[in-house]
Amino acid sequence: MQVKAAVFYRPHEPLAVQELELEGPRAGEVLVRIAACGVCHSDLHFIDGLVPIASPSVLGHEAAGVVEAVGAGVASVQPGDHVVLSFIPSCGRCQYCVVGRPNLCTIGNRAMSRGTMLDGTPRFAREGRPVYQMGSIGGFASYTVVPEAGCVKIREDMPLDRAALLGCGVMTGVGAVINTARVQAGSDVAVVGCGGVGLNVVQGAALAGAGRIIAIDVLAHKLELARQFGATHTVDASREDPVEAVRRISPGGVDYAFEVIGRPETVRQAFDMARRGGLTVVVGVPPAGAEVSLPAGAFLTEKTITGSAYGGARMPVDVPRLVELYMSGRLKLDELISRVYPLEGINDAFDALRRGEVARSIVTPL
Ligand code: PAD
Ligand code: ZN
Repeated sequence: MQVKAAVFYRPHEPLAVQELELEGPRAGEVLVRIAACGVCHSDLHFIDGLVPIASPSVLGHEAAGVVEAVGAGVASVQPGDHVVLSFIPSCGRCQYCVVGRPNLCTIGNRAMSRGTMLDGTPRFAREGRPVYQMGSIGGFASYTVVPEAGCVKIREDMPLDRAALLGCGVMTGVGAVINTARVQAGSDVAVVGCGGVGLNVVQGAALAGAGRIIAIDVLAHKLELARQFGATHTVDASREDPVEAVRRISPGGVDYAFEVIGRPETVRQAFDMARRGGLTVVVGVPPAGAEVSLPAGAFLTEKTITGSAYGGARMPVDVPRLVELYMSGRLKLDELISRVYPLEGINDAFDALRRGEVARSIVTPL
């Protein structure tokens, strides 16, 4: 079928909104009509040339929609079902899946980084040439085909535009707190970078019952939003040294520090904010080849640093939980959606994200 999609060709160029050919779902695959797709900074890294991606690619990996058709053997969803899409379609059988770390799935991560289905090929094409799918999704399109393992069915009264945010930013942010760090009630948390993902780290910390939740950003309006999402303290890093400020608010440093920007210098700041024995969690995606330097003496104080990929997502478990939290009024999603763009507005949406104007924008392709 013919679909409309936003295609990345090369860095520092606007995405091209074009008609593409979409092949129907093969065995184990699902055709989805995209209701909404969030605009995440991970997509912007490709456009800004900081992280490489297969070209051409349909970007967009934070999406929800409605199942239109299923390929042979698909059992977990059927036409009409509402689904949130996962950008790491986990196989359920590799060593990572078996030990309960499906976000590290060998096959899913390979498909994600290639921008293909599990068989190594994408379903979009233009003039007979393959067009890849960011995160095995390619959500900036009116329709896409995804692996069955990349679909999580949700209840139908959950608004799909809100549900889209669960596909990356919310899962990543809340998951970094609950799955990766396992933040304990009453403990102190610092969050460096309060954009679409960082605000969800803040609200994850609030959900976990953290004590002090210190939000750090360089934009006053992000800090205001962070307060709405549960921050108890804010630090404007454009006005004062954020490490000193955090150590003043939480003497000795915080129990957990999250970096949610993707820069070596802010990773270092987060590490320096953590107390003796504290945990630093790097959520931000740094530029390809970047290195971080840490004070080696700090290891004697048993400080730990780890990454968090997709918030340690176990999508079939976590997505329905997040849906229930939203439906019962305990997870903020409405407040995350700053702007809604048509597919034709996609480049404006990325410009707004680059300028720090939005918490999250969503694109509604149809
Ligand atoms: P965003 O642009 O919405 O938020 C970044 C925030 O950082 C903005 O509010 C900025 O103002 C703020 N900021 C910039 N510089 C500084 C600074 N020096 N000190 C304090 N604050 C600053 O991006 P996002 O929330 O969509 O994504 C954040 C990162 O998370 C980005 O690197 C993205 O690629 C990564 C990400 N990781 C995963 C994962 O699985 N680990 C998933 C999704 C996104
Ligand atoms: Zn993302």
